[in-house]
Amino acid sequence: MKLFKLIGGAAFAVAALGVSAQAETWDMPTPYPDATFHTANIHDFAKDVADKTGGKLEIKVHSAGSLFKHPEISKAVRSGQVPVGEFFLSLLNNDNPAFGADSLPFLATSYGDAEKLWAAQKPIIDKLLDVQGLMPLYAVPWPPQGLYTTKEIKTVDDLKGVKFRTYNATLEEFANLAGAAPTQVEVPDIPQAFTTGRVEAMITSPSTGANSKAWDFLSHYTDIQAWLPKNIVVVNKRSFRRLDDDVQAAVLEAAAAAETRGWEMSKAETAAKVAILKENGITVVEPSEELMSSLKAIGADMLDNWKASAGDEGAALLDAYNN
Ligand code: PCA
Repeated sequence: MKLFKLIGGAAFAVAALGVSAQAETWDMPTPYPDATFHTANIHDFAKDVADKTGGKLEIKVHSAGSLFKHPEISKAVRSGQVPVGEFFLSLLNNDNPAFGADSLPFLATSYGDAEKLWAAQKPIIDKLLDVQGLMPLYAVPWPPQGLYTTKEIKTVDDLKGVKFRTYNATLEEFANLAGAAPTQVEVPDIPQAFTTGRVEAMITSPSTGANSKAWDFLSHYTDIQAWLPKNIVVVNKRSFRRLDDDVQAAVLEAAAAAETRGWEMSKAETAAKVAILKENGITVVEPSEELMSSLKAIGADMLDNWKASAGDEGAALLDAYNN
């Protein structure tokens, strides 16, 4: 009896070994909490990859900056510390302004325009990432960005000196040009930054506002629909090439499905999350024409600055977008 058990156990161990020798697990750092639709979409993507590959590739999602802090994620994938990761595309603006095109105020403010902008941006971004040893899998926009404050904002002057939470260099420039005082804060740190008084206003999506329970520390949401910035999921090219051909194909298929699904999720988020803001007592305001025209004037100046720094690639991107 004892012997039988032993043999049975050994056989089981060998079988388990056989499976684990083939299967691979990829750690995937992401910057935003699990309740974020982008993160939900990534969990679906990971499940899809596991299903399509019959468990040959498992993707283990580490959300909310728990494995790498947001500014480190692109570097971690580049260096091969992790094979795959998600980050806010425009954070790479320092490497090349083409990465930041989707954060230019009032350049692309609807889903249709955001799609056109992504089509114009993608070939340039593919090349730039390729040089860094990276390959994009898919990108998904956040809903249109709106203005959260503790009082009604009638004109841009109402933003003077306001301590302003930002998430990238472009938004920092926008806040500065509006006369506000910018401070960079990652999403998981938003509630604390507001409750401790480090910041008192922000521009972000209805999603991030609702998920951060903006009503605990803010009162007004002005629906300026200023831009639709994207998150991107990238793989390290060497890690990708090491996968069997059928696994590579499955990852690409799952990525294409995640991109389609993510854009749909994003569209559905907009109205749903504005409703949650209202239900919780946030006053949702249509912006005055005066406010919009001053903000758009700032956007126009920023586009000029961007063109000057983005060179031929920037010009090609805008040409492709405008035609
Ligand atoms: N949420 C993220 C990026 C854009 C958005 O809507 C943030 O606030 O950092």
